[in-house]
Amino acid sequence: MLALALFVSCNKDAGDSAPDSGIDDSAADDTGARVPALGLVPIPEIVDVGEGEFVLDAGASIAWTGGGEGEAELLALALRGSTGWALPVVEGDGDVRLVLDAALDVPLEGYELDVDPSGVTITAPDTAGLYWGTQTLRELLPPPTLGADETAVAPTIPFVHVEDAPRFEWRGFMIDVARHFFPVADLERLIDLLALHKLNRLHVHLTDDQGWRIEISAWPDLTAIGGSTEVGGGAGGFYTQAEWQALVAYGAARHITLVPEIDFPGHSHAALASYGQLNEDGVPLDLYTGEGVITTPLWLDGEITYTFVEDVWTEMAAITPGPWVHIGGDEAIDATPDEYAAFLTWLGDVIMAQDKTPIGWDEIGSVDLEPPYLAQLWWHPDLAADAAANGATIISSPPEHAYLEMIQSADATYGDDWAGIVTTQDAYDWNPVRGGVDEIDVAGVEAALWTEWIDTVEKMDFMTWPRLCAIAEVGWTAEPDWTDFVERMPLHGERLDALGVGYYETPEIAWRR
Ligand code: TNX
Repeated sequence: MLALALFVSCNKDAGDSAPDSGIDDSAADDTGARVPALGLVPIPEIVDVGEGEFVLDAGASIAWTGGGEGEAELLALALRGSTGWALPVVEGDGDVRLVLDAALDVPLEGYELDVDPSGVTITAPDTAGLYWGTQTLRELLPPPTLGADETAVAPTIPFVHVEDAPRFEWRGFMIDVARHFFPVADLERLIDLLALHKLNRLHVHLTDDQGWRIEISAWPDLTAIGGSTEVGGGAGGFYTQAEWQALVAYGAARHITLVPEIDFPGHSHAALASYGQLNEDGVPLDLYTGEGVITTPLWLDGEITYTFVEDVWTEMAAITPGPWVHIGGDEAIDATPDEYAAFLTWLGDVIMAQDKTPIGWDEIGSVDLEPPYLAQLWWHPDLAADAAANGATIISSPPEHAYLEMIQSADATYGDDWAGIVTTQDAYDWNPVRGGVDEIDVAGVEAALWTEWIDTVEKMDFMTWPRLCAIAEVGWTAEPDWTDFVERMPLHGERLDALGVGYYETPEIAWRR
């Protein structure tokens, strides 16, 4: 217990928090200088650092009680490669203990984590909380232990007491696989990285003018033709339904819900290139492989269009266990407001009949859809506010903060700049509650990576990190503090290094490389 005698705290109200943590709060007056040194990203609500550390050894086990076996298995899996140890998962007691305790009074997805001479205890009322607790634990270990390769660095864990819970329930990332296709393995790697940052939604933009990326059995040419290329004329690709379902399961095990987007009624060129009958003149369009944004509309006067869209969403709903689907709705510039409203209202009913909750880009705020639904704020905050007034919940994705295809410096060699240069500080210093919408109406935040310019994992990494670290913290942390974040990021960069992430070495951060 001696080890617990001296703790320093990072939380601003340390004096009146953590009443039963057994921690000597008299030390809370300390500056908490050792908390930034832990480099936790996103920063937990309360971190009290003790004197001393627990060291895992070759005989260590990972235990679960009351639930959390899957979360324990994933933690063991994450550490077996770097330690070379068996790390058996056991029910009951062990060196690392995951305790599911429905009575623990923390918000959804919250957890408590304690490291003391007896080992590590993570307690949470739900398995998501246990899982996020294991991610904090991974960050408390030395960075090389996050990698896949065996390391000689001892797996030490500082004595610490953590209490944590997210600010927002929606902490998302959107990847556009339509402009450039990324195979399943790339998305699994992405999911692992999102999980480390406690992001819990992966929105996959599956269709656009340049490509159709999901198998629809009733309309096989969508992938045979529409999936056969991409921006620049490359080979493209698509996910079979079985691959998609496996990816959904991979995400679900990591507490990340996949949200499929089929973007109608604009951005529909790939579908109209796949089937002549979806066009008024019966002739399929030529495939489009340009980099520029076009917004080819569906043929809204054609009866077959409605059969087609309903077929697509019937199959999609059947392979999407999560509650949400993204229906697009952006940049339908050829439709009149009445045509747009009629289509969206009809589509909303189709989605509701499948027991799913629709999400649309903020343009859907121009239509009085029947709640529940979500509107994703990007370019029309006024329309997002209209949607909120109509009962929608808002996902905040302002391009000047959250569009990661935007360049990060004036000398960037690729990327877009229509929303300006987006630095890591720009990705950090913003409030998702904006545009006249109340906090209660905001589900959370989502960063987006549109991929017109991004055709490799290297470019994906470079554009995504560390700006997504910043946005993850905006979504998780109630009181983000840029100066504090900058202090924590150099150590976090070592974690990204260990994971093989080729992030942009922004001069805003004093990387240790
Ligand atoms: C706007 S954001 C788009 C995308 C482009 C992106 C490029 C949105 C709903 N539409 O179609 O890929 O800009 O920056």
